[in-house]
This record gives sequence, C-alpha cells and structure tokens, in this order.
Amino acid sequence: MRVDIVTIFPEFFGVLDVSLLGRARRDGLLELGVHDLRQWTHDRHRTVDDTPYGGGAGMVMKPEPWGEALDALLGDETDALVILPTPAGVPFTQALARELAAESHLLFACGRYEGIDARVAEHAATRARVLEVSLGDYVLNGGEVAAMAMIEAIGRLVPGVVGNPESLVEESHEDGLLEHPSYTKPQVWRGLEVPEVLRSGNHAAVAAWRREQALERTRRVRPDLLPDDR
Ligand code: 6GU
Repeated sequence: MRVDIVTIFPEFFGVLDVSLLGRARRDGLLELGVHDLRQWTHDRHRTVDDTPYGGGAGMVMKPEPWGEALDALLGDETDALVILPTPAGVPFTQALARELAAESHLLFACGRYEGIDARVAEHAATRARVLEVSLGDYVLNGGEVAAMAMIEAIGRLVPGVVGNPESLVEESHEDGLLEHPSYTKPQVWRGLEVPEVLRSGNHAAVAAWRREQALERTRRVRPDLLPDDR
C-alpha cells in the first residue's frame, strides 16, 4: 500500500519510523511519503492560509497549494482515495479501517486552522474518490494526529504488517465487543490472583469466560455497541 501525507508539519510524522509501521516500511509493505504543503506555495512567505469569506474567527487554508499538491501526487492515477481528516467527517471505525486497508493508495490531506477551502474537496472528487473522516466527537488542532491514528489502525491491517495475523482476530471491536481482560505470569501478584478458569486448561470454559467478560465490559462502558437483545 502507498500512503501519502500532505501537511504543514511533516515533523509530526517522524514517529512512523518506529515500531511496527517502521518495520513495515523497511520491509516494503508500506510505502509512505510525507510532503510539506509549503513546497507548493510560490510567495516569499510561503502562505497557506487566508481570512474566511463571510467573516468569522480563524483562518482557512487556501486552495491553490492543495490543488498543486494533488496534481503532483495523483497525476493521472484513478485508483487513489483522498482522505480529509476533519471533525465534520464520517466516523472512523474498525470496519472502515478494514475497508481502507484494502486500498492501494491513500492520500491524507491534513488541514489546520478552520479547515481547507471547500473547493479543494469538490475538485479532488472530480479526479479521485474523496472521504472526509473524523476520529470522534472532539476537536483537534489539525488533521495530523488524526491521520497518524488512522494510518496506524489501517497499516496494522495490511497483510504482513502484524507478524501473527491471529492476534488481529480477537481484538476489541473486531466482533463488535470490547476485549476481555488479559493476564500473564506471575500467578499471584501483590495479592491479586489470575482467574482460576484461565489456568484450568479447559479451552471451552476459557472461551465462555472471555465472552462473558467481553459482554459484561461492553454492557458497562459501551452499551451503545450492543443490540437490544444481548
Ligand atoms: Cl479527523 N480532525 C480534527 N481536526 N479534529 C478531530 C478529528 C479530525 N477527529 C476528531 N477530532
């Protein structure tokens, strides 16, 4: 998979060199390009924003540098998906991460200030698919941290990135429930014991206990995830 990121803060994305995604890049599973939006400005001050039509507080990102960035990074390619991180987008979920992990080319356009001139998305939609995506119902200063979270969630679902694909199956949200609690050695730690059933060797009992724990936790902290009959 190829992932391009356009931002005025390319240094935010240095952390993508480390850990799982860093190795995936070195292994050639993920091809990542981080691009400074200001390279597509032409004035002395490398201006990327201006005041909003209609008035109001804050600044809006100018369309021209974004237009040139998309020209340069999309060329005449037709199978890219342009993702605009914005609190006004559709919710980012594990199901959406799975869909995006099957794409061949994602381009994250990270806006700052009060967003990007709306004509950029409108124009991009004439040459690529465009998706405005939100991480959740709160406001970040820009799309960078949101893009990073999405790239991590998507990247680990690209085949080969996570060494043992079985570890992806039993995670929170994969079956619509939150994950059961996990334990390792020692058997007793600071007076706290690992639940007996997990040491029983009874695989059916372990599976039933984990399912009940997952259901209980989901009912308690995320009842909105459950259909009424669970
Ligand atoms: Cl995707 N962007 C910004 N700026 N804020 C957010 C968000 C995205 N998702 C939640 N808050």
